[in-house]
Amino acid sequence: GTDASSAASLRELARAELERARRRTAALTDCLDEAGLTAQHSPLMSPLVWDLAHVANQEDFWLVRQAGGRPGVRPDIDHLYDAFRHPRADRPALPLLTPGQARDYGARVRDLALEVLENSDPDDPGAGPLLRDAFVFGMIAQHEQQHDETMLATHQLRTGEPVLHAPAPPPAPAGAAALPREVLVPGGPFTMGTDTDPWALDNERPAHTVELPAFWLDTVPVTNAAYQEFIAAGGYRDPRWWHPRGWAHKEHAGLEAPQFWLRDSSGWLRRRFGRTEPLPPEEPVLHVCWYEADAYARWAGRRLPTEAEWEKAARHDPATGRSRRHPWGDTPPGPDHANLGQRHLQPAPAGSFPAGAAPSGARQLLGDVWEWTSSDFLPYPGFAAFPYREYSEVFFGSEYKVLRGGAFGVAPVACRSTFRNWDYPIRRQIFAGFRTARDASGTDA
Ligand code: AVJ
Ligand code: FE
Repeated sequence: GTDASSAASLRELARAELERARRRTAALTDCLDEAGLTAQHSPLMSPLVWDLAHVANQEDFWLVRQAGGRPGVRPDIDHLYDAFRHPRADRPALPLLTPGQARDYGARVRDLALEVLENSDPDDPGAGPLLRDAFVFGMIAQHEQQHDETMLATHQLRTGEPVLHAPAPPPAPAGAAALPREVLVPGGPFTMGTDTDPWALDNERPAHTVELPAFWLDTVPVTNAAYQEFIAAGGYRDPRWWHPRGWAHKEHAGLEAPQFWLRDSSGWLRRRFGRTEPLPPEEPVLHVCWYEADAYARWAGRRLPTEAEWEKAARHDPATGRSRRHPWGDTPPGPDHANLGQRHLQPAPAGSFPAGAAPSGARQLLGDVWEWTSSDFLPYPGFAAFPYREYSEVFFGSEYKVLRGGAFGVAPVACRSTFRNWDYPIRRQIFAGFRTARDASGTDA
């Protein structure tokens, strides 16, 4: 139910977001030569040329064939780019398209996809749920941006000279150091998930009421300086702080610090997209797994927030009882709200973006670093897979932990306070940090 002008503007938005995603894909792949695109930089990741053709193939399937009812450009290669057919480690051995062929494929698919978009009516109720509100176009723009973030993680894992460049984020604003350590989120019901956000993905639906007791949440994500204290206090040597499976994993993998940290005589350094630099103390910690986040929280006498707590802190407006799209309200993210869209190649200092604060006063809930929550990735009551089971449904269960908020490399089109990400609790190559929480007792609530 949108009016004609908003239907036309959703079509325009879809075109702009598809084009924005493709410019980013090009920027992440045009900077490497053939060898850099076909190499496997880590067994955890695909060769970049696989992602390049995979985004085109998904667009071929969903926009050209499913939405457009057309024959498709290369249905014959669907199997090569089916993530469930071939694990990442096996992909370099496949007869993949070359970088040049993959770029051409993407361009041919895109021309047809934009024709389908121009001929579609996002407002026609008879058009079906894929085309309504230009959903499937928004879904494919988000899909390409998600793979762009995956490609950014591949860039972080690759060794060699830096090829990505971006200005540093602004320094923390005045007063950032004096922010209260934690904010109180009042108890009571709130609306979790959404029925109305046109491009929300299946796992964000449906909207449902969740009742929570009051809790305290860190005002900002845990910083490198705070995390160093945990290391210096022997946190990695004390099993009391660790989940039993986390301790076993830490011992087996030899973890002693976040991924990409190095120590020399002057202290901690970190490698970031090919540069080695002193660890910035006020930056949110990055590249920790769920087990490290969980251990830090226990050492600090606290715990990770549940997914529902995180979403309430990031959406609920106690003044109106409404859930917002973003912590600051319903307006789209701008540069003063959050560090998103790969404008920078690192998180901004803790306490940045006062204009992006939630009603509770918590900052940086969106952008900067993905935030691990304590929760398993599970469906909301009334969940229905749409449009394909392999986006979310096949991952539901206790194997995956939920991350919220989105990092500096997440595009605004794939970021909102309802958005859900998930990964294995041992994964560290993703751009993940965390903040901690504690129950509020009856007296302080
Ligand atoms: C939502 C980030 C876990 O990359 O595995 C991309 C997104 N799904 N193609 C992933 C996704 C299909 C997904 N995550
Ligand atoms: Fe994909």
